[in-house]
Amino acid sequence: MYSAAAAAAATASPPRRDFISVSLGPEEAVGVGGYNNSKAWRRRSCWRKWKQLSRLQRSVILFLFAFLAVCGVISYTSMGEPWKSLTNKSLDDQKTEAEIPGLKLANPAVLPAPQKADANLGDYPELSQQKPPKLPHVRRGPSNLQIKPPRRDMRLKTRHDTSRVVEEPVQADKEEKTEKSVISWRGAVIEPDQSTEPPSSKVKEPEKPSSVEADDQKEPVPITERQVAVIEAFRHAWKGYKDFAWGHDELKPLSKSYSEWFGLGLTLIDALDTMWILGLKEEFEEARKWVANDLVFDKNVDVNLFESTIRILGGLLSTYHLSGDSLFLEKAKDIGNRLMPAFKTPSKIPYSDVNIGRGTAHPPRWTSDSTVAEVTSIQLEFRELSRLTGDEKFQKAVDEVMKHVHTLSGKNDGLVPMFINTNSGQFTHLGVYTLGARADSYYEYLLKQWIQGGKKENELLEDYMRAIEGVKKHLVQRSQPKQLTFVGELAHGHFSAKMDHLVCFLPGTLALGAHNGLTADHMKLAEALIETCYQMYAQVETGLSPEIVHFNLHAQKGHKDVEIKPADRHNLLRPETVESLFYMYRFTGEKKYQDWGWEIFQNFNKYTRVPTGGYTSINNVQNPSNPEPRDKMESFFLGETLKYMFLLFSDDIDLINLDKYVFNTEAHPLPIWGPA
Ligand code: DMJ
Repeated sequence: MYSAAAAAAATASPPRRDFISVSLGPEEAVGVGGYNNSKAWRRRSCWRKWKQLSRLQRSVILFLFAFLAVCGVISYTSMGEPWKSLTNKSLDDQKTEAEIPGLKLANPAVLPAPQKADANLGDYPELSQQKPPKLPHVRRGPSNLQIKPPRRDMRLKTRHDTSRVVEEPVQADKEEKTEKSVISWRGAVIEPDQSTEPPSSKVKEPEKPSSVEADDQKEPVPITERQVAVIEAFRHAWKGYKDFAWGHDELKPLSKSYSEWFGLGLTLIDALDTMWILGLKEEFEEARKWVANDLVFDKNVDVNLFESTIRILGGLLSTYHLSGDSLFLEKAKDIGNRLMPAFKTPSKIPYSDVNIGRGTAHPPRWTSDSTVAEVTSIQLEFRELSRLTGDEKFQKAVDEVMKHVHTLSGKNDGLVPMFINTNSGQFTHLGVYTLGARADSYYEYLLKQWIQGGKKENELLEDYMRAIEGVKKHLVQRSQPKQLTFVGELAHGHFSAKMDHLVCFLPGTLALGAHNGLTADHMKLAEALIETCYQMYAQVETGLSPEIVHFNLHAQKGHKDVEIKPADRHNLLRPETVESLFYMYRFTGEKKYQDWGWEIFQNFNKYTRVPTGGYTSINNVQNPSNPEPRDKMESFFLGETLKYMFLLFSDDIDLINLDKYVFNTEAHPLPIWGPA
């Protein structure tokens, strides 16, 4: 049977076919005679029909199929989600109703209820606490040279992320925080880290080293040229120590010999974690062998509690964390136990000296006083030792000191005197206040213990905040002619414009506090003070700072801001300014801090480097043609100064990440306590 259209098509001229016809042959008509419904027959018949169509007809049909297929896919994806959520929702509703019969949720909660800020911070209504960001763990060290590359993009991203978090809090949080918080220098607000255990309950289970827990998948990247220069300087210093002072406390690079203080290989132990961080595998392995075979604490020798805690105990603990090598923990336990007799005093304020072989302790010969900075700057190390060993006694002893000092009278707006009596437990020599020698690290450790313990020990924070207010009120002044902000001293009501180089730890500590959410004006003060510390180098003939400076309070023609007395013009290769430059660079990214550090580094090389190996302290920073070498390389030059230089010249925030580690006062990084 032919359709009319087919007939018309047959008679019409063949090339033009702008219509569709369907032609059915008699044998193809359904239900007519010889009906064959087999699959093969149907396939053949369809194929024949398809072949009979014109090319245009086939194209149109194919196009229609394709169009329908695309529409199908699009509508499936756009309908899928609503369908899914509808399905889930109805399932959830069913579940709720099934589990809690009779309960029908009219308005399910969308936001969690706002949390109250910590009530104990009531004295500081401007403070609430901040939960530190969760950061990836890093594993590094000489074995695989996990020195990270400059990662400016990453650092900037981190900063950006932090500020964004602050700028866009959920509404509920926003309302709550207006009451209790101040905006920090970056706009951060402090919140409690709920996951961190309080120190008292931390000392239950022995802990693993942080490096063992670490898992870092990030690409290792090359170090900077300035870092390479620091490695070269370290190797040069190490060569001198190895050649002339191996296993002894300090190198005397000019006389090519050594000096002994405790007879415990002080420089070697102080330098262990620096070698790890700098990636000096060979040197590290050699030093490790010495620790394993030759470091013996069972010696009839008097050591200073503070110095051996920050250099030896701190150095061993930090090396244990970085390397994961239990040798260092064993040695740390040994020295920690041997130092404990120092706490057996009537007041529990420790004596300054301990005989680590005999287990006896005593104050200095001329007094029963201890130095305030010394008894309050051993806490990070002993607390960590408790956490690692599960033995509470270390932490208990040092926490008691802090609690006692917290309650003492004799402070001046949070500023402490320099001495404390081991019998009475009272401050002595009242009325003199300094951020320099004998008091300095008291302030540093208030903040750092608070950070170490997860920002929960409010007494520490209170004392720190009060003290910084005291510094601002009594000790901060400006010099002439350059208006440099400096921290002087107060003696019985009289201000002295004297500032120790030691005080230059303060800008770094203030910046660390601001990074952890404290107020913006701490960061402002840090910025002003680090400029001053830099000027203490830049205004001097050798470009190196003296031990002490006096600032001019009144402009005098031809006088600089900084005056130096003949007795104070030595330089001991101290780290404090470089330490603060490191913090400032980490937290601001301002290149000038690296450049200032580079100047200082070059001047150390110019005036203190001894050609046969090692670096030396000098007697006269004002005489470039003869700086008068003193023939001594302090252990902190390797433990601190070069380590902070190396970190300062790095753009990698994960090279000892400051949200994971806190440096002790001898630059040994210890982990910030994580969740239990
Ligand atoms: C180091 O032993 C420590 O940094 C301590 O806190 C102060 N003195 C020296 C460095 O100057």
